[in-house]
Amino acid sequence: MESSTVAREAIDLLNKLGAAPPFAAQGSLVARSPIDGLTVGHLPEASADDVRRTIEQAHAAYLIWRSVPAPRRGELVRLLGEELRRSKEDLGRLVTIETGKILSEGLGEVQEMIDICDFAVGLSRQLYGLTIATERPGHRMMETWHPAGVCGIVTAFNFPVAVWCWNAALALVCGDAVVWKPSEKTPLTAYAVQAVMERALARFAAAPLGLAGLVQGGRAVGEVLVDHPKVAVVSATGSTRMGRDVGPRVAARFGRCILELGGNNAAIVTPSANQDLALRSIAFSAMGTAGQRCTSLRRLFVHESIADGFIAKLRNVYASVSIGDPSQPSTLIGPLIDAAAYEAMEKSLTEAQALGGKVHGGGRVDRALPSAYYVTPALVEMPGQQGPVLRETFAPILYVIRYRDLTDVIAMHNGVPQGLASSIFTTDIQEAETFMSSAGSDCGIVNVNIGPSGAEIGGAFGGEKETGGGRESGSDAWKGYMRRTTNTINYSRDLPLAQGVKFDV
Ligand code: UN1
Repeated sequence: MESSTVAREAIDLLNKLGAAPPFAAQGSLVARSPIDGLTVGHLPEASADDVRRTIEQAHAAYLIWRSVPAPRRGELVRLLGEELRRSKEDLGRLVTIETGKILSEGLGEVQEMIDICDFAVGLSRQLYGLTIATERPGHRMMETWHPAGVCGIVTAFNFPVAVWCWNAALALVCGDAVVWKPSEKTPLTAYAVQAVMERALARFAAAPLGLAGLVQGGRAVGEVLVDHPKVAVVSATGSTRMGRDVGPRVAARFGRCILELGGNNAAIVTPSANQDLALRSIAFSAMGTAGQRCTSLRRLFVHESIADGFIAKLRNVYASVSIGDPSQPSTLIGPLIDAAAYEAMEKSLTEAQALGGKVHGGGRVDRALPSAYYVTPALVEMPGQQGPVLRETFAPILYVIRYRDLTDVIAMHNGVPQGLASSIFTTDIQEAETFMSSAGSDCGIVNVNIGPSGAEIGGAFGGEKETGGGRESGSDAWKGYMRRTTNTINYSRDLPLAQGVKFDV
């Protein structure tokens, strides 16, 4: 094991968090930090048998857990929230080390876990069904929500802990067991979260064994989880390419999927916008997390009447951000996750240039760390929406396009395959309402005067088209983790049939 300063801090934090990853020199899973690009340690991957065993155990746990009253299940999630509050600082730092996001965002991610735990505890007393008017006398009709089974959770590197918690906190109060396959790029935070979860489980009298399983590894591990008939719900976050593989596989066995895939999020800056506010929102959404959120701002449409001045101001904001070690409080932009992310960024910028794009920024910042990829965020003035503008490049590239007419720009806004998050900056109520209307943005998240990223947990999170259609987190996303039964009860002595059908024997 190499022992860079960063690696030593990671090991220290893991110890403090009570997590003991099974480091092994021969392990094929490499834990590293994008801060210095160096290896923290090697870890073994779960075998297909390990995954199957974990699923079987989770299923056995579900058979017990489903009959535990929901408010009591909420108590487990309350304890998880309590343990997370205790671990926030250490876990937040570890998120920063493993993903390269700035410390404030690392801590924010743990706060997002705590928030969803609080939400789920309340939810545990509110898994409401409807009472429905029936057409038959002496009858009553209602719906009841029951646990669905084992929920497989597949998460991405960029939100290595919060997205697990969005799913796990809801699934657990809903009476499901969970099995988690984290990104192979972030195994350490997964071990840390598992240790926190184990502490909550240990404090909860009589939690069934195997209720919250963890399987680490790459694609092969994910495939066993996705294909297993005892995994009732697969909630997968990642690229559209991953979703194209997962969706049909789960559908083939009639399982249920919650897909949260790529975004290509845009904002429109109209003539009436508060420009200072827009600039700050755009800076956070486009450059924050080094452009590696699924909600990151990637396309910006600026009205032609204000474009010259606004773009000049935006370039100044871009020139002012500090890029570097994400654990330093003054840093706003940390490194990209790895070399592949950097290459994808370069490729998109080269393509944009070939299509007439004017590229400002981009390229590596020299930090004398050959395996760490710090880049200057890029602003690209594009003549139109084409080539790389149509796809999600997980890097800080913001394509800027001028527009004249609101109807046209909404069409262009919607003219990409993805549909996650969107915003309009305007003080004109007609523009704002039009953008939020059925003829407006076709995304799952539609904002006014805030950027597309940084959603809070209370709303349903997810998007349309190639974003996958799933909803996680707040509102009624919990329904995705349960099965619905419709109950009709006859309390009369007669047997009237629906639709007036007669069948007298
Ligand atoms: C993700 O990037 O997968 O809205 C999740 C946001 C965060 C979650 C992002 N609350 O940007």
